[in-house]
Amino acid sequence: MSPRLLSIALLLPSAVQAAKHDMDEKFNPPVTAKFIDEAAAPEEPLTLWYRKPAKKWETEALAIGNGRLAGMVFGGVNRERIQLNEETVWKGKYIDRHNPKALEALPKVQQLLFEGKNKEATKLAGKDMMGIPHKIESYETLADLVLDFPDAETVSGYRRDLDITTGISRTGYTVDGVTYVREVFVSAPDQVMVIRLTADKPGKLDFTARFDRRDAQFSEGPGNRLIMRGKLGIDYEAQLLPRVKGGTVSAKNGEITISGADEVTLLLNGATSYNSAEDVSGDATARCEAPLKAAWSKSDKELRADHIADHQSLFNRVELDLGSSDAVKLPTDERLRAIKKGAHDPQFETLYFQFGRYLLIGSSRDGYLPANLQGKWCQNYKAPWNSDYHFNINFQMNYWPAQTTNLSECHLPYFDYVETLVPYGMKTAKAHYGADGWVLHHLSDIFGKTTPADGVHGVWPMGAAWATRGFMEHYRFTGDEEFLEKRAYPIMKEAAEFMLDFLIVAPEGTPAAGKLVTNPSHSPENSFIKADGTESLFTYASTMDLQIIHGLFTDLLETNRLLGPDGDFDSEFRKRIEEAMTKLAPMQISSATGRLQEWIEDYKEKDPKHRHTSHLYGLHPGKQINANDTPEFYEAARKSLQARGDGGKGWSMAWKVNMWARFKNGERSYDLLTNLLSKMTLTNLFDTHPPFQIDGNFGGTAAIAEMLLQSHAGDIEVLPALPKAWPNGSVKGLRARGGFEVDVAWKDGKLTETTIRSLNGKPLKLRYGQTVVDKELAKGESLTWNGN
Ligand code: FUC
Repeated sequence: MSPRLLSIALLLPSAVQAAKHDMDEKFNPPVTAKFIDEAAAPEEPLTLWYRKPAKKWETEALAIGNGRLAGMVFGGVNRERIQLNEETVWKGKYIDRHNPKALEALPKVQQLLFEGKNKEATKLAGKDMMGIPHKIESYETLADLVLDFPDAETVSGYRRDLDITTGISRTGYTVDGVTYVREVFVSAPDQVMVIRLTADKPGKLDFTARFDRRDAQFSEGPGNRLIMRGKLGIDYEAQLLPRVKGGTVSAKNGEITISGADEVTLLLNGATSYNSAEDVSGDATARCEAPLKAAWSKSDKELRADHIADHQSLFNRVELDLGSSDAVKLPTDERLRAIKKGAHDPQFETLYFQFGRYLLIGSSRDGYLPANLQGKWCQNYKAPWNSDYHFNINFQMNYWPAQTTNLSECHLPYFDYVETLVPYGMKTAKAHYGADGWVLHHLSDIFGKTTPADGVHGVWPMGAAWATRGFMEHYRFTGDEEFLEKRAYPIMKEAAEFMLDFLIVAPEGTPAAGKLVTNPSHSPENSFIKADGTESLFTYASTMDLQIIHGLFTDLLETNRLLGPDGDFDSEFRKRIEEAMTKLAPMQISSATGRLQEWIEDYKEKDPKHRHTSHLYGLHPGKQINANDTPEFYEAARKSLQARGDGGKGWSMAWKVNMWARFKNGERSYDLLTNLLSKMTLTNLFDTHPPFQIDGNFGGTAAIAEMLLQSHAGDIEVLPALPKAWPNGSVKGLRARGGFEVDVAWKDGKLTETTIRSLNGKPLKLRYGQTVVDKELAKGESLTWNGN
């Protein structure tokens, strides 16, 4: 053993300690030159790259993932840290959290709110309507993989990168005349992480490898593999299997030692015993081992090629060109610093757009769980907001780019997961509201939580109604009628059943007297000031509730027509929806400000710049508010958006870009996008709330698509919100509702050519500015048009 390795072995406890923190200088000696000579380097517009190893997980480490297994690569020289995640490593278990007092409290809370006794209502709801316990546990890290190399005094030619076209992260540098390269990827077809280490001279690879995690047991197994096991409620396991060419390998005391090797491949997997919300009896060991065994029988070359082919089958569907930048040859962190100082770097904007698609491919794959608040990337034992699923914007925003940017398959985990919540949501509907159907409040986990959480803002029974909207969108983009009938309609219907029971007629003397309203209600997560100067979060009939319900009912009626064109499909239910629609309280415009009212009365916002723009749901993601059908509300919504300002958290800026795009305001959209990039984007391109939260990435990617193509308003509009900053460009492969794939090219700010391919033969109405063409396209047929 080399002296360096010996000292690591002797000092293991403190080394373990150090690995718990972000990497420091000790493990990352200063570097003196670049790995690749930039002048000679080919342009890699879709690569993130850096001249220094990452120190901080949140801002610098690079994300890789296959939708289930994920890694954050630091690229250290003396010590490499790859922080690992497996999507089911989640503390907690199924708990029946129903509050026996909730049902009795409901009419009292409703009465108090109708009487304007908001304080009393809030107090009672907080006391008797919350889930018991109301807090959930956290999604958490699987472990760190720590590789320790001999101390290098001087390092030259350092570079680490992430090529998002291949999903491979690479670290390279030269020490004592030997150039080392490490490649890391997580394969979806083979369900393993592959770490390949090479040196350009034989016998030069010396290192140790171990897992680091609290409360786990470490051991060794066949083939010099490392095994890590532990329990959290679920059993979790990770295994690392070395494949070594030349030199020696041994495994002892929870550590693999490799000496004098020519090439090393480490195959890694993690798994748990999680089967479903109430069943955690799976065999974590078998799940961990099977993919490793299968991967072992493939060569490195095959593993790599199969991974790239799989990744590119999704990634390559969309090509975007927003113009070129001189800065494209610079490291990503330098480019971002320049953008913060006002540099215009359209290729960075393209990179950001494609990075959002990359993250969705890496965190949401068919057969697995959907992307949570951090996708699947989480280094904590107790994550911010538990890295959970939030339904009052965040979860849904994660999936905004799924259809438009041609990643329909990545949308599937959304539906599988939401469907698992339905039986729990039905129990909650009965227990807390005495209602049929299913309800979901503002957050959930992987253990079937559907009751109110966190605080009184958790008493927000709108999550199911909003979440089911994604089902309808999936149908709109794909035209999958079986999905519409078997999955979308039933789940929307059950969400509507809840609403039909929950909606209540507002009594005489209230502004919405005689109308159907939600109660209790709030506008996530904003408070208001009443005429008497008191503050409240709680009210009845927040505008967002009315829009969500209007959207759900409209989607159901549309589906009902599609499934039964003769009016004979589920007609009793349809009549109930139609009747409720006529009685639903309407949106209102403030006579004082001309804005869309956020609440049932024209209250002042406590925080006029509040990050949520909930009352504009009907504008985006909904479509109730649009220039054609509801021009007055459209103008009022514009004033509301204007008043909210250009600030906010990462996700709220991303939402605003989408909203300004719906106003076809390319300049304002672009300003907000610039804010998102320059203020809320970290050097590894993660969005920050702060801290890191992935919804802003997804919302930002969706927004760029929304600026270039819209299809919510009954036609397909190309270049609806093109900013001056992108005078020339093109996009290929975006998707539009109705089932179309769209390419667009433009020059000097004007459309030059668009090609629309029909995927399922639906009639096409295509718009550019004021010019519209109507065309019947057969399935597979395409139309090319120059906008005249
Ligand atoms: C919502 C937002 C917060 C945060 C949290 C995860 O509640 O209001 O800003 O994004 O979700």
